[in-house]
Amino acid sequence: ANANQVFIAVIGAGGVGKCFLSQLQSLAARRPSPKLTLCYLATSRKALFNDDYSAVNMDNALDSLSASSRTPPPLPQVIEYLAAAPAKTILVDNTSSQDVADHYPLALSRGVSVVTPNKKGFSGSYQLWQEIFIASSTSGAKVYHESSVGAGLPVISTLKDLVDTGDKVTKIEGVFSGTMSFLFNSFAPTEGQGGRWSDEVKKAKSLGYTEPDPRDDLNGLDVARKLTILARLAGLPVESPTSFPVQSLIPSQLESCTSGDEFLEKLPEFDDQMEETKTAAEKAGKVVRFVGSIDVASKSVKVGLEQFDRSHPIAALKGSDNIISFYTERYGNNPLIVQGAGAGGDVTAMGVTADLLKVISQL
Ligand code: NHO
Repeated sequence: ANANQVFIAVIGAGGVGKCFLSQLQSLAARRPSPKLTLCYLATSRKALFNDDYSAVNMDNALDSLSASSRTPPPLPQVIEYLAAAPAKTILVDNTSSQDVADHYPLALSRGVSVVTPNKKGFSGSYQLWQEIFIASSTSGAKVYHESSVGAGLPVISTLKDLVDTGDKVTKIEGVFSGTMSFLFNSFAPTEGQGGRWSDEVKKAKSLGYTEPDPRDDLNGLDVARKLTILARLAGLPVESPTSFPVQSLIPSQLESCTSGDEFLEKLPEFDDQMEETKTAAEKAGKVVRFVGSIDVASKSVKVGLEQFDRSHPIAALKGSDNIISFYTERYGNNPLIVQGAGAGGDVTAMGVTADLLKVISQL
């Protein structure tokens, strides 16, 4: 195997994938060694790769992909292709696919490292979580998923450092969704009136903050997935993101919508419900925010709406910022706080690119 070269396979070229490809291109230009070679690029419909592992040109990869007539081979075949490459390989999963995530154990066991912002592998069944980390520790292939919580913010690395250095995490709480943060900061600002709920939801989608289907943010599942990941890293064997209380902001009448677009179209009819929630908080002199918390001692995890004083750091967030407070034995009553942009293509891709660098430094 060529020690001075690393092959990179990228699955998914949407909002995050496109930003990642541009960061990879600039990284490859700045770092001559090891040579970073793009050997595979695919979306759900198309694939671009050469059977002899010759490089896919990064400069026009997206154009070449749309011009490609190859369809993606089944994942086990892609993994065999990568495992047989003449240098170390890293699989970058920029999809939100459960199917791709289900194949991490196979990839890792074949020596292919994985970096991803996809939450599915780490927040689905506890069994998949275990299989992923057993495969990684057995084969030595690495797995990093910093952007699965808080986009590029150092949330997972911080929690791992706390745990690995022997601190005891007692509680984690905060705003874990860029979409929810943006929605409530603009719908129920600490000063001024705020916009209509359904308008703000559409804005969040067009800004690239939401999941591909915005209902995955509004039903609380995106936050539940992030809390599942953090709880597991803190040592709680949470079974799944549906095994604790999660409040959904989807009006029950819209639960049956067949597409995200149909949902967005009908949402304005239900603006009154959110308006009531906002007014109730205002009457108490507060604002409403969508938060999550993990209490390690009582093993309780929960996600939903809560009211906060206007001066509370959670109420005072801006834009799509996340805030995550780690309460630990060492930090006592003054938690370690991580805060900043928690959604968007470039900041999410940054976490992926930083993970890629961590893997490269260990190959
Ligand atoms: P897109 O734009 O839908 O792109 C998905 C791509 O994957 C498409 O090219 C599609 O063809 C491809 N694809 C899907 N299934 C495939 C399959 N089976 N095989 C091959 N290709 C397949 O999705 P995004 O927005 O680019 O997101 C990509 C991943 O990043 C998702 O897993 C998402 O959860 C994750 N992610 C995104 C963000 C963000 O800001 N957009 C964040 C974190 C992780 O921190 C961010 C966050 O949590 C956002 C959240 N909505 C929030 O906090 O509000």
